[in-house]
Amino acid sequence: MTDLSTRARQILAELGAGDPFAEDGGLVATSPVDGSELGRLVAHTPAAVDATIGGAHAAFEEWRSVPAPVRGHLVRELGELLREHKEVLGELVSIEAGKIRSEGLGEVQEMIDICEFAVGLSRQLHGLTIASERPGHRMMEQWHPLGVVGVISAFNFPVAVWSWNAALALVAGDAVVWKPSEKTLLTALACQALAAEACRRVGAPQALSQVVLGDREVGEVLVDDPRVPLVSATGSTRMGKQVAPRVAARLGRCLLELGGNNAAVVAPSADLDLAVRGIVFSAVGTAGQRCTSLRRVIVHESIHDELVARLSKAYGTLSIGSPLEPSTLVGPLVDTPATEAFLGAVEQAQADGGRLVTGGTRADQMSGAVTGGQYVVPAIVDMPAQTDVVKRETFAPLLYVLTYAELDEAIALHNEVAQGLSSAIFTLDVREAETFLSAAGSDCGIANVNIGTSGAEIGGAFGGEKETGGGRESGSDAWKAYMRRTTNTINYSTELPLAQGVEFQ
Ligand code: UN1
Repeated sequence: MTDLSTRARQILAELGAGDPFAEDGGLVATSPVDGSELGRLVAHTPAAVDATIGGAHAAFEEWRSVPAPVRGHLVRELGELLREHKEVLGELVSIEAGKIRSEGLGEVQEMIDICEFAVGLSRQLHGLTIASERPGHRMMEQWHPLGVVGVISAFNFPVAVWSWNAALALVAGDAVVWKPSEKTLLTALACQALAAEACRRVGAPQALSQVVLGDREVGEVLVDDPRVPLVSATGSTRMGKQVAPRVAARLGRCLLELGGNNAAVVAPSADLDLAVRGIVFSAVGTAGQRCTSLRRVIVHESIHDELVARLSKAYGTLSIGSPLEPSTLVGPLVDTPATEAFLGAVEQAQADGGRLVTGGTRADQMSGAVTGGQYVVPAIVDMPAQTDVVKRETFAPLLYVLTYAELDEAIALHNEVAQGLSSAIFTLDVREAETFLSAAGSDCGIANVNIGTSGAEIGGAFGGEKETGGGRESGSDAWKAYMRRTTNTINYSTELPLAQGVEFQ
């Protein structure tokens, strides 16, 4: 057993997940740090998933009648447990997803933040009171719990995405059945152990929060089951295009958070110090494996050379290596196909006339790579045009640079891709900033000024348009997706007037 495997087991035990491993299990938990096996687990059978959904549905029927502020106690408890165990859960995220320590901890902080948000929300799930056109009548709306929420999550935010969904769903009065990525099974079991403990502490039904492990087949049971009124799926656009029609076929609801191809416009007035820092964090942080990662820079031609030179210099100082080393900024890619996609895209971009400015290769041991892990040198490619490869999302630290002369042209290039998640403009010119944020500006769900595309706070609604899927998670009024609205008309008069002046007697 490797040190990482031993450490992962210790953490699971500490978080109350016991020893979930089975020698002959068909699912293999692996660490991107060195490609080593952490342990084997048994997948759920479709019948077991079906039974899990049944249990969750029964728990929902109980939970929906618990007052929302009391439901908040459960999420408050979950937040407390996360706060208590932030350090080790963050470490497990680093071991299993390959994030640097600071980002592993940041991800757990994001969970704590959404729990706090959801606890406050548990007293604010309000509907409107609406003026009725009829005398002696009142109209109002109520938000009621929806049912079992199926959560499908990706490897890159193995714990936070679940928490965005679970924290809101639980205060909304729903139950959650979670199918995590096959690449991040252990972090899911750790979260599940904490959720189960939170349920125990407040006396909530244990089946409110559950995890099912397995491949696509397991996900499909969730997707097809009419007892799951909402499927919240985070991952590739390809996955979303498979999930959405199946859920639609049974007239269920989907909340999709899919691929991004996020860009930053850098205008002539930009504070370049700020722009360089914002760009480097967004493009290279999490080794380019965030759905919000910056993939395209659209820079004004007058400052192109200076920006590229400064970015190239900053890239030259990046420390690549084990995400568990405190000095590392760039950890590994998740697996071999990710490296192949990175190298393939770098090659294609050059074949399209791009000039490789820096990086674009596997990292060798000299640069800190750990044997067995997929470490690459973050790349910048100067592109003559927005070719097909630029329009694709490559989940790796690969940044394309394009130039523009007029802002209209920059916005057109910006919006020309199929995805619509996050965007940014670096400018000190208020006209440019407001144009970018306007209806005729960025077509993304997230549009920022003078900060990068990644690293959103939980207080805002998170998600995007077009092939990003249209869903919104996390803050603002995203909670509404987890509830059903009823419109109520109450007659407190002795008459029965009909709306629209209809006479019927
Ligand atoms: C994701 O990559 O799926 O805005 C989510 C961010 C994070 C969430 C990313 N708060 O980068």
